Amino acid sequence: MTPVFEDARLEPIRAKVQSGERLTYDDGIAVYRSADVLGVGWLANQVRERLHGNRTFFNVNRHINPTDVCVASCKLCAFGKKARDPKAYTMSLEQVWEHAGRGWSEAVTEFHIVGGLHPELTLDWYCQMLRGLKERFPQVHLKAFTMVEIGYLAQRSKLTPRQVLERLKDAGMDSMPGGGAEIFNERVRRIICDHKITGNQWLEIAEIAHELGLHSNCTMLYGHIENEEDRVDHLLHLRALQDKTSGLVAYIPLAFHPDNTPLHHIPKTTGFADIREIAVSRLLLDNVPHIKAYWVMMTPKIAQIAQRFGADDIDGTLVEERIYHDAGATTSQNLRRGELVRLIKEAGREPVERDTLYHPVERTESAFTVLV
Ligand code: V47
Repeated sequence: MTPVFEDARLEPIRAKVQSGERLTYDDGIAVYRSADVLGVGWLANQVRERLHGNRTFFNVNRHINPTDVCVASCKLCAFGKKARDPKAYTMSLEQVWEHAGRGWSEAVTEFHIVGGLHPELTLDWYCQMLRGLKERFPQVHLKAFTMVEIGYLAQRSKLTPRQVLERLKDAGMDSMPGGGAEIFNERVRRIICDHKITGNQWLEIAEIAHELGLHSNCTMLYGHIENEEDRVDHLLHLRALQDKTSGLVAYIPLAFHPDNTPLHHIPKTTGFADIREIAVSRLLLDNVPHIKAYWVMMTPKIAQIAQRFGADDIDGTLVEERIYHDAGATTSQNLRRGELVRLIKEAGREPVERDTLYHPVERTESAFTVLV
C-alpha cells in the first residue's frame, strides 16, 4: 500500500526511490527539511526491506579502549584526557589481554578496539597488542583503530598511512570501525575537532585501507554546530568513497552527547532528529549495505523503532562502553543477547546474529558459558 505523503515535496523522491534512482544533493536537503518523518521513514523502510527483508542484525561484541590519554583536545569529546590528568589511564599489554578475557565466553565474535592518541604508545606496541589478542582469542575478529588513530600513528612513526595499515593488518587487524569521521566540512571540523586529521585525510586513509582489503564502517557526528548542508555533503562524500572502493560495510549516525564536553551548552538531539537521521542516511547511502541504529547512543527504545525507519542493525552487547558514557549517556553499559533479541522481535523483525562482516552466526547454548 502506498501512503499519501503529508509533504508533497516527497512525491518526486518516492518516484526515484521506487525506481532505484540515485538521490541528489537537493533531494537530501529536501528530506532533511521535511517534517513528514513518517513519509521519509516509509521511503527508507522500502529501501531497507528491499535490501534486507525482515532481518535485523546484531552481534555479540566487546569494546576495548586501551587508553584515554589523547594529545588532541577535541571539543566534541568527553573521553580523551591529558597524560598528566590523575584520572587518565593506559593499560599495559597484559591488562589489555586480561580485560579482553574478563567474563569472556565463546559467544564473543568481535573486539571493537579504539583509544586516545597516546603520545608514547608505539606502532610496535599496538602490533604486539593485536598479536597477543590473536594468540589468546584466535577466533575473535579484531575491528580496530579509527582512520584518525592511523593518521596519528603514521605521523609519529614517520611512516605512510599505508605502511601503518600494512603493519597492523599483518599483526592481526581484521577490519576497522567507523569513528573519527565527525563532519567532513572543514569549517565545522576546525571548531569541534581541530586537532584531528582533515576530512579529506579521513577519506584517503579509508580508501587505502579498503585497497588493502580491510573493510571498515563509517560514521557521522550530528546534532552540534553543523547544518543540513554539511550533513548531506558528508553523506555524499561517503557515497563517493563507496563507489570507488565498495569497502564500507555499515554506516552509523552518531548523535552528539554534550555532557562533560566544552560544548555542553548544546542541547541533546531529540528522538525525532535521531529517527530522521537514520531514514535520510538509508535514502542517500544507496551503496552502503547496512545502517546501524547504535542503541548506546540512541537508547534501546529509539534503536528499536529505527528498525522500521531504515535501520537493519542494532549493534551488539558491548560489555562496557566508555566514549558515550563519559559524555553523559544514561543507557546501560551492556545489553544481554536475550534483550537485544526481544527488542528486535517486538519490532516485528527477525533477529539475525552476525559476525563483524555480516555472516550469520550459528549458536549452541554452550557458547554462552562464561569461561573466565
Ligand atoms: O569517533 C566522541 C564519537 C565515536 C562523542 O564502527 C561522540 O561499528 C557523541 O565510532 N558525543 C566513537 N559522539 C564511536 C564509534 C562507533 C560506535 C559504535 C559502532 C561503531 C562501529 C563505531 O564517537 C568517535 C566520535 O565520532 N564521539 N565523543 C560525544 N561526546
